[in-house]
Amino acid sequence: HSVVISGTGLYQPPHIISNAELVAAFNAYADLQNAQHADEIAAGTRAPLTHSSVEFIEKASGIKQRYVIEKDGVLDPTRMYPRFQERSDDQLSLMAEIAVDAARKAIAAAGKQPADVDAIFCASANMQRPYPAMAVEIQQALGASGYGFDMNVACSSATFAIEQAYNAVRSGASKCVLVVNPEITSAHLEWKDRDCHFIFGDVCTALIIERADTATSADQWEILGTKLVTQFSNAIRNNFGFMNRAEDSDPNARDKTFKQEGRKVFKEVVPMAAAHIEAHLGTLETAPATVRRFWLHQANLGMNQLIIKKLIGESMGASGSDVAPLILDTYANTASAGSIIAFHEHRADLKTGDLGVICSFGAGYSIGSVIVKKR
Ligand code: CO8
Repeated sequence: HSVVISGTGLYQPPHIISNAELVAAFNAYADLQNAQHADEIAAGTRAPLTHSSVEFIEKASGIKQRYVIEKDGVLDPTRMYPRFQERSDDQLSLMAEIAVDAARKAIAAAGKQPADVDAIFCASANMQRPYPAMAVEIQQALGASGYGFDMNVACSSATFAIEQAYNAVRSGASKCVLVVNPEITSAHLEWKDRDCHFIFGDVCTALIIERADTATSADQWEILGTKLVTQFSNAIRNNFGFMNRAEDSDPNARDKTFKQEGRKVFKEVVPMAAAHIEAHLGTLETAPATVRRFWLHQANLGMNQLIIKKLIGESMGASGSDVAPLILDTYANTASAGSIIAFHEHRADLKTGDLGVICSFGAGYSIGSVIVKKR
């Protein structure tokens, strides 16, 4: 069967944190810590925390603000992480709630009913709990049929799920798949570390992937192919997990939230991603220059500039370009959802026959590309 993406949806959290607010909170936290540990700092046994800066953040990353589900806890210098109300087992969980919001929008955009969905892949860099699977809770809340499961490939979760959906529909096993990417990055970002406190934001994206012969939406994107690759790296890592208790490790240790060697990631992933896209296009006997739009993973402005330079020789400005739009400035890095937000917001102007590439890259390392053609 021919397979299409026939609708997308976006949940946008209610709160914005500007770089200025973020830096003010971090600097207040650093001052508090330094005052609290003044004796050790004076004795030379502890290094003082240094301030963050808006200029550094914008120059190093291209990020100007981020959306978050809860803001006060993140900006409280005595806390520095979001404050969520624990919910009882019979309430819809927070992650399912934002997933259902984005999913309903994607289903409506595709002109479908929730009952038409016969498989749900909830793909995200972190799940709220191990079980029951988020996807099964989402399935019930929507009133969808079939089955659902969760999958995690960090920043490449969405593209990897698109390949699973593409194959499920192509084989005839499923008719209409919901891929949904609830990214509550604020809960696993280390807001107390100036090296990374600016990087992430919360969001949820959703896509409907179905057989072309059942699609009725006016906006259809035929999937021409998908290509996934992984290569192990410790450069981006989070050691939080169910073994922590048994290992008697400190739940607040630095390695139990997101950490990375940003420079190393930048240097290693850029050539991998560019070569991956070029090779994937090559399997369809297509060159990067014929691609009308690249919806790239949104982690860092400089990374996307270099990838586009390598692919088509274009020097892309700080606000992205027509061929590779940027959403990083307003949403920050939203893990797996970034390239899908770009696809959601920047495709209306393409014409029948135009080619596009959705591409993610991140922890793992993992890279996933999806080549689509406007129908
Ligand atoms: N303010 C001021 N100065 C700072 C700050 C700050 N906030 N932070 C660092 N500095 C200083 C450093 O200490 C350093 O000082 P010195 O030169 O004296 O040592 C100097 O600024 C330069 O620091 P860096 O070398 O770290 O700066 P870079 O130019 O490399 O920029 C970036 C840092 C922005 C992190 C950059 O390296 C980058 O974006 N790299 C790519 C990273 C990337 O894309 N990672 C992908 C991760 S996402 C992913 O895969 C998903 C994971 C799962 C989701 C997790 C959700 C929480």
